[in-house]
Amino acid sequence: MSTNASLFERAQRVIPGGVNSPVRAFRAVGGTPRFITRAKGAYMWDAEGQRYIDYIGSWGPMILGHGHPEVLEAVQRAALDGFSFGAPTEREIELAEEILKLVPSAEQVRLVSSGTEAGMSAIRLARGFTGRSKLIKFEGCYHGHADALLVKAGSGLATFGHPTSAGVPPEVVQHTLVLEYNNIAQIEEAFATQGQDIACVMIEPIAGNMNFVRASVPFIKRIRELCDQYGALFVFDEVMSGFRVALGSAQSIYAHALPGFQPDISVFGKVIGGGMPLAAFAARRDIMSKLAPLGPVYQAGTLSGNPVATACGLTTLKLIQRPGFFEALSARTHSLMAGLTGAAQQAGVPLLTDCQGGMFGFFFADKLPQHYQEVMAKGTDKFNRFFHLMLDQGVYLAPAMYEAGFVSAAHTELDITHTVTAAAQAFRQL
Ligand code: HOZ
Repeated sequence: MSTNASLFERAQRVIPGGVNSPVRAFRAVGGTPRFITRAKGAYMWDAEGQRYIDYIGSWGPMILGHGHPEVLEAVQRAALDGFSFGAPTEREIELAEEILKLVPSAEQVRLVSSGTEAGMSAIRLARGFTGRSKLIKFEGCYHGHADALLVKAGSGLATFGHPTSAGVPPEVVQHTLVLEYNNIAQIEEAFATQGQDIACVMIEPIAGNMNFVRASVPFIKRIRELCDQYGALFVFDEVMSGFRVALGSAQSIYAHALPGFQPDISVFGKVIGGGMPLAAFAARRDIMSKLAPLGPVYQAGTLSGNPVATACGLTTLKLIQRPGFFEALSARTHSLMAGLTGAAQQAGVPLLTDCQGGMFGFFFADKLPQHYQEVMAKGTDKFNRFFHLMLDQGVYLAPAMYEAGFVSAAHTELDITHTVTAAAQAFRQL
């Protein structure tokens, strides 16, 4: 029988680092990545037959749990009709209609294959629409691995960022300004000095790539005002939060706090594909009409709107609209957070949690971080030990402190109880 270790060794011979996406290599936490053979409901099994309660859910898409029978049936039916046509299908229209029904800020949507592609295209669209080059992003927000977005902050507010990856020429990021998340004064200053050149502000409204950090309501409000004042577009990257934190995505939560609030462009992925490679960007008609073939902003893809992926995404989107779905999902996530908090308190371990819908985060800290530097200041030792103590007890958390966690509709109260019991044991050993 293959072991995780033997597979990892074999994988490293033919795949850089043994993985097709870096965080899967367990470098942040150390140890051997688990090679997954199958998954069902809330569980995954590795090559050694060990079962795990899965709190990654493919990094967000598996909101229904793995292998939901209705999704499986839709995918099987679609596959029998053909894997890919490179020509339009009716199901693409259905999925577009379904997305737009749930996202009032958007009138049209374009389907693509990955969150990276959607984010990159959204920026090109914002630049094409405004005729401007500069973009603002926030430290700790991840919008995929497009060149212009692999940037860290420059030495001062007025300076543009530096590439965070080799292979990205500095000229490519010279138009990207990286600011501090939740810092209103900084973005005000950026607009005051460069507002006429800014095409868009891009944000993860609930950031899931620095654990789980919310943008404050006043921060979102101020960005909206500044974008309106200077004619820039506000881009909500909801690849993680979309249809995951609420049926109407994070924007519906901010619209609740700020009546009438809407972003200009929204970026989706993960849940809208239900586990298949599918993502999207969506906006008002006047913005979307700049896209080829209607307008001058080019974007295309052989697998865009793939018939099997759209079957998976469409069925997933329909199922999460069942009455009570999000209430039940939120209740389960809250129950997990309450259990973890209680267990940590009993063990005298400082722990704070936050969650929304089926997405959560936790920090070994007394105060929830508001931005990337505060997240970084937490240190990873405790998390890394906790991660392995949980893994050894069959609970699979994201293998890095900087990632959010996900609960699915398939997680039962028994799974939560088991997780909390495992955590109580782990906290005592920290
Ligand atoms: N982009 C994901 C981390 N936030 C990793 C995706 C993966 O490794 O599957």
